[in-house]
Amino acid sequence: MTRAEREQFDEDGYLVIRGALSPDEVEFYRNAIDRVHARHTPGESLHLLSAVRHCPDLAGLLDHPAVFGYVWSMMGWNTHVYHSHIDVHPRVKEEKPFWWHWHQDGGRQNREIETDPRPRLSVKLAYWFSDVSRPGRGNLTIVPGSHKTNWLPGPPRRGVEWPTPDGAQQVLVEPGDVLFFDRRIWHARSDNHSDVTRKVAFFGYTSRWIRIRDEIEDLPAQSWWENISPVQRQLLGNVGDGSGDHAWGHFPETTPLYGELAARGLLDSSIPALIP
Ligand SMILES: O=C(O)CCC(=O)C(=O)O
Repeated sequence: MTRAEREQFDEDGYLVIRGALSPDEVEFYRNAIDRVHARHTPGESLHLLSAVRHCPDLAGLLDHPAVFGYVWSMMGWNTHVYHSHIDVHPRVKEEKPFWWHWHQDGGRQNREIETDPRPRLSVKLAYWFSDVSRPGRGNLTIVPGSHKTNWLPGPPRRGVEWPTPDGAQQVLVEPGDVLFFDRRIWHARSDNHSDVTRKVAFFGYTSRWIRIRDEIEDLPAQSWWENISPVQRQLLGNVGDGSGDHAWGHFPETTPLYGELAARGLLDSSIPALIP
């Protein structure tokens, strides 16, 4: 990540990486998502947690070379994927009752941490496989620059009608583009009013000393497990002896991402998260 990108991310809370995936990659991953969709909720919307567990073909997105540098530049080498999901949304069939979807990621982190602003703690990649280059196609909606604001004026309950927050923007992206965002940026899914079914995969990265929300327990027993790389296994929560001590980062030499960054001379000691 360049200094300019870091400054922009710090200022806006997100970056868009255009054309991160090639057309062939888009087709490969979109087909994989289509198969999962057909198996789970054909014709209906899908919001499926634990992306790689349900769709091992997506493992290459865990550390895709076009965008993974943004993740480790922010999170350092002691990181893993704590939360991931596959989302497929066809055109909404009928107007649903109002629901205030706006949130920051991290659940209770936003209640139980007392600082203002709260710390970043995690970042997320959103890989787009459908054309949402126009509004109204189920675009992710964000308030740029809102990641250092702990509280957004909103309704007393999520079901109470309330205006869209000031400054909200639909993210306009094409298949193969990736959105990299700070978990604290205020964001919400929007409804798809088009005939273009919305397809996207999200991967959230946090420090290994924060517990994984995805289901990971049985992954090492899966037939595909041996085919993925040590870094991908680390990102799926399996590294070292599995102890809390290892997760605290006490053993960089047996943490694959550390080894890889060290071998490539990428451990920039001016970034605290990259220092062993
Ligand atoms: O599906 C979306 O656009 C919203 C996703 C979201 O809210 C999230 O990643 O936390």
